[in-house]
Amino acid sequence: MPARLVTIPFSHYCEKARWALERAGVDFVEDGHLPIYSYLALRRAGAGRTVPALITADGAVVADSTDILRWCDAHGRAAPLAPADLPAAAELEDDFDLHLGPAARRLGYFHLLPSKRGFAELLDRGGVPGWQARSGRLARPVVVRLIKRGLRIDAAGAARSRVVVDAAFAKVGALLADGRRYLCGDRFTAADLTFAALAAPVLMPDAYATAYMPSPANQPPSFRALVDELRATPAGAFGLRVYAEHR
Ligand SMILES: N[C@@H](CCC(=O)N[C@@H](CS)C(=O)NCC(=O)O)C(=O)O
Repeated sequence: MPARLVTIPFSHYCEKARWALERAGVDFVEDGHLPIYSYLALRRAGAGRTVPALITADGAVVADSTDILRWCDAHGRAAPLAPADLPAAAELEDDFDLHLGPAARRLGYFHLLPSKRGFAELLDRGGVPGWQARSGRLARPVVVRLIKRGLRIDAAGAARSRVVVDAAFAKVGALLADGRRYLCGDRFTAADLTFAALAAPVLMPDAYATAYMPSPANQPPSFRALVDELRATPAGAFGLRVYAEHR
């Protein structure tokens, strides 16, 4: 039996785990849910409150994206993402998980949630049970309100998150300034994968955007301007290159 990855398909932490599992050649199926509905699937699986959660072929529950990457290192077929001789890879991963991830998510939601058509597109992308997509469409105002309240999505929060995203991008830019190919040197590690995946909601790399995000027509100009500005930074260009070459 293949492993099962419980997700919110468009969640960037889920993208991080999915990327690592695919890269490691792990046989798995994705069990996607909309936000809030995901709690039921997580509870049934005996996981925590957040996605992603991996249920391995032998029934073990790995309930955090970083732990899923470590599991891939231990069980997969690819070079390790967090090699023992490069502790900086895991340190940077933790930093991005803690700061960049929530900030990029808040910025993405802040700009994209108001679009009714964009919301409908998210649901139409599939990957979640049909009944969830149908009821999500009907209950849109409630779902949007719950997401906004749960994640404190408002203009002040978005402004604070922009500062956090800029700080993460500056840190990545500073690391790359000596000409190194990857954040920890010449090897692709968890730091690179995590930065690219968690920045995806504000960088919109093709592989992520076309599969999970509303189309550009349903992205407000303010959001396009943000994406263009971030893409033009050294860190933004790096995130897009990592996607193009490794995803
Ligand atoms: N530290 C966790 C964070 C994952 C996370 O924040 N997941 C969000 C989706 S992007 C979630 O499940 N949110 C639901 C909730 O917090 O109630 C990880 O790396 O797996």
